[in-house]
Amino acid sequence: MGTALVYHEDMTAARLLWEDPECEIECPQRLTAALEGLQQRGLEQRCLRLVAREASEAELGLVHSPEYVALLRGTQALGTQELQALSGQYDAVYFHPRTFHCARLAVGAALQLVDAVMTGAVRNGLALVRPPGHHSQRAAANGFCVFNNVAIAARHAKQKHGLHRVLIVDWDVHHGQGTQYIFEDDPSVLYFSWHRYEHRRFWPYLRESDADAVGQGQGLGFTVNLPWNQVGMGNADYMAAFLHVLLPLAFEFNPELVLVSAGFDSAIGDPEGQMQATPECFAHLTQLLQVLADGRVCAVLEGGYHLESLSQSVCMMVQALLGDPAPPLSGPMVPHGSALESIQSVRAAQAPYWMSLRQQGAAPVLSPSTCSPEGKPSPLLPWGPEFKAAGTQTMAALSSLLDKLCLNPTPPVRTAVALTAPDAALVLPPGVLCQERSALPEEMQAWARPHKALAQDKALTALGKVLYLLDRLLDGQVSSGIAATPAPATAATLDVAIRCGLSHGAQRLLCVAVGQLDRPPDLTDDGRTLWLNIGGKEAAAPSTFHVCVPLPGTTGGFLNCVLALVLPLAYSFQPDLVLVALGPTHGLRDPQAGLLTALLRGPAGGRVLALIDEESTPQLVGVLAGVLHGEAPPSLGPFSMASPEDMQALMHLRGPLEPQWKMLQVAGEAGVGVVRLRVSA
Ligand code: Q9C
Ligand code: ZN
Repeated sequence: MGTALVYHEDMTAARLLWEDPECEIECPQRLTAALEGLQQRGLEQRCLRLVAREASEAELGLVHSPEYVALLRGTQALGTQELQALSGQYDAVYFHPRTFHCARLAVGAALQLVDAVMTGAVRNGLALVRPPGHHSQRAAANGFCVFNNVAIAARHAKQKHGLHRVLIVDWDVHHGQGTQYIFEDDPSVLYFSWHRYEHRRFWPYLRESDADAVGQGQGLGFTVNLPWNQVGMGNADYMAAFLHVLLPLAFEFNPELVLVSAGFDSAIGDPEGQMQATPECFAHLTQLLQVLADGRVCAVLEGGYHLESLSQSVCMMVQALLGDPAPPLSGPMVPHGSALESIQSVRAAQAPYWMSLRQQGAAPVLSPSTCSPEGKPSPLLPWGPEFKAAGTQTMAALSSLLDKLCLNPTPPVRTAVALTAPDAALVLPPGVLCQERSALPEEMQAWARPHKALAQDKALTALGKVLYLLDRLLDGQVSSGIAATPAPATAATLDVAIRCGLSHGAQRLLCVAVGQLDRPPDLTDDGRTLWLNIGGKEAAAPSTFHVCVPLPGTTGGFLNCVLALVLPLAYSFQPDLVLVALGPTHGLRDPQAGLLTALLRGPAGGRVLALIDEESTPQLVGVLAGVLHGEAPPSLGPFSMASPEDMQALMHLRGPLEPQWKMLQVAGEAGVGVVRLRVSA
């Protein structure tokens, strides 16, 4: 299942014919820069290329009034002066004789993409279009937008493909007020937008862009606005917004299709957005969305006005759509105070409508000892202050990042599987390598010596494969792997894998152990390993680097655990290798194991080694191989509330960990104060 890229050269035809500093940034080079970037990196060639068609007037009528469509049809015959006069009737809009044609191609491209995904021709895709769409309204052009490409695509998906729930994720830096108006009373379309707001001092200066605009009538709770009240938001802020706001709601909504209003003016370097998120952040955001709706993600270009930043960000998104691992996020993973205030206010505004938000609960009260200096990266983290740069320094940072990404090429083998006795019923996705090689016998013996459990031949053979895989992971030959081991040897194998990983070049290693697996006794809190046990024994002495949580009994509880604990810890720690070990009686259902593993590809650039019991079913092996290869995990099934006990356990854990692992935070300083008052009253 591939990735579609929908485009038509004619969409470069419309351009500004008069002087207008506000509109000149929406130029044809935006499309050519993005396309050239994709070609240069060999990404375009890996996609199914589709030539955009024009939308019919009936299709435009799914959202727009007949009078408005007729007005636009008429612009084809107007002279420059008439075009300029008509443009003046709208806010931040210009018309060109080719605008009607381009805008119909933009809508048509979005519809073709939806059709390709919904018929199963491809898994996902991107429509590279202009003019953009999300400011466009039923009878008005606005903010460079003529027809609302994504809104029409959502209606089309419902009408032509019988869908009942469509999620629209608008990560453009401007508020897609057009899309909001179109769906504000419609519970079948969940609209999420973050946007530069600055307490209403930023365009389009609307009261209804704030967090307390939540939809109307039947649509209450299906409009979700996350206003950024300061510029400079970066990777940590965007990831926190997804983990703590969008994803809990999205899993509860359970969309059948995800449409992305993919504007890249929210990326570093953009003159409109003034934000700091680096291009690889868009690969991570895309990966997070791919665990929804069976991976059916249709992205449609909106804004993005810094040509180099736009092009890099588009490449990152397409790479993620193709299933490649995302490069690790750069910079300190510490959300800004202002971002946390915004996140808290949208969670508060939406809590009446979403179980998942009520359940995650208020921010725990911090004890005085936890008041560490705000925003100071912990000494573990190798980054200096250069990432706080702005202006030309920003661009220097951007190009140095690009260099780093080029030095981190995608490994030749994406997924390797090493089993002790491969099952005939096992079906691996095409391209997954069956690994039969083993570490050298002397090397194995040396590592295995301290462990009785590794004395048997079978356990030793399995260990040899694990060590071989680990080496290939660390030397960049293989991106991710799965290795099976006999149950009695799991803990010992894990211990060896951790020590071997650390001595062979991993700086920080995250180990997520599920089930009854004790932390290896020699592991210390030196900051090089983070041990996270789910569903094992309670830790005698939990610490910053030793976290134990009970296995939640419901889907809601499991999602809370993953979104509000595991991923925030993992992204805060910034490991360069993740070990996922499913111990004996781990208790995860296949879709849960798949989701956990899929999401753990994010924090370490896709370097994941999954250790499983040799008795695991071929179904589980197939699911894990699929997700490590970039496929969507199977659905968790219907959402069910977390139990009060699971909630309690999570709340108690998160409190003491928040000062060290800042991605756990869901509220700003002021919010913590409010809770404190309420508790003491
Ligand atoms: N400096 C899109 O990104 N001008 N439209 C705002 C504030 C209008 C943006 C002026 C920006 C429209 C699709
Ligand atoms: Zn924009």
